[in-house]
Amino acid sequence: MPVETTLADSLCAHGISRRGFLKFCTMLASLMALPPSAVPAVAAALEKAKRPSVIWLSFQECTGCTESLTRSAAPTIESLIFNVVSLDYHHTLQAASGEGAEAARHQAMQENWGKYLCVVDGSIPIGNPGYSTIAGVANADMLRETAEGAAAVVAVGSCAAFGGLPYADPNPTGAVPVSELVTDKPIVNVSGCPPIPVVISGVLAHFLIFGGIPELDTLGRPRVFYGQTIHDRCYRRPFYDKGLFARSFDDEGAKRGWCLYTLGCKGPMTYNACATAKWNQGTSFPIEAGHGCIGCSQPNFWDAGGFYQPLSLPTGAVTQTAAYAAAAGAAAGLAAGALYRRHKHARQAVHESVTVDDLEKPDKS
Ligand code: FSX
Repeated sequence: MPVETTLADSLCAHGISRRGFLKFCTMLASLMALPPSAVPAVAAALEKAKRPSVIWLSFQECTGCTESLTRSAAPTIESLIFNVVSLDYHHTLQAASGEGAEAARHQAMQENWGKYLCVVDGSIPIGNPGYSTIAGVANADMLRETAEGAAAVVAVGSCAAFGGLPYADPNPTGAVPVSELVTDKPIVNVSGCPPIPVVISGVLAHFLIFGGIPELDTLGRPRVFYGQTIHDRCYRRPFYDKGLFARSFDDEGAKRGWCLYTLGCKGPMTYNACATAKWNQGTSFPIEAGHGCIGCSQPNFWDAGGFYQPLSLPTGAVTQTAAYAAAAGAAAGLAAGALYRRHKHARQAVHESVTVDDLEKPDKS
């Protein structure tokens, strides 16, 4: 299908208000670290943008990535982008099936050759071509064929970006990420298991606004969304800085909302926007719900495991029990804060593996 409709036309057709659209543009500008003064330019570019054709391929995955995007209590403003792209092929969302669906994919490719986006979720099994096929075509062949005419490939979810769960030891299907099979196209990795919906739509919006892919980090992820760790932006960070840690999920520290570092939180080594973009229309994220980050947007997070083991003990850290903190009060917090500042540089550079027992040892520094 030729894609000539502009985003503005489509917005009108979907009954999106000007106010709702500007709100979305403001959020996108903020996520892309653009100043508020850039919002009118973002809005103008989005309104004039032609609807890009998107061909979405799903391979070895749990469908969590699509669920993340579509499962919401009400139509969300971030779904706007998906209402206005021409989603010409998506196994889960399309009405067509069988030969009709495959014909639609080929037609969209021919009519938008060199301009469409190929979005992929799931890893690709190469151990045996028969492990996963669609319409009799092995996943690896369908990916190569579809990527050939794409302007860029977006690997949605940690499975497509890094291999994810299917890639974990012993990797029985020989699963590989998109980047091992597609080597001649720009690839954007939108990792996370699942990835944050607004980050997916943010990447598509960037393509609409700027006509290309965003600046990427060394793992191929957009810097605007993956430029900082969860720890950097976590609302529990002040407790970490004061050495106030929960020791179990139901102790006094947990009830007071203290840092979950000692319960295995992987926030310090995990790059993603969960602490700022959050989930369910900005409602919350795992750490806010009381569970540490498991590092799902990092490569090999399943094999790394240790979800409930402390990642490391920051050098020179002071840790306190709830009882001690209650007794010592603000003075102890201030002392820990001073110690934290003294060791801040070393803490950022060194994280040594420790056990919970180590955390109970008195600080010697
Ligand atoms: Fe993987 Fe996505 Fe985790 Fe699931 O499509 S990133 S298993 S949320 O579904 O690929």
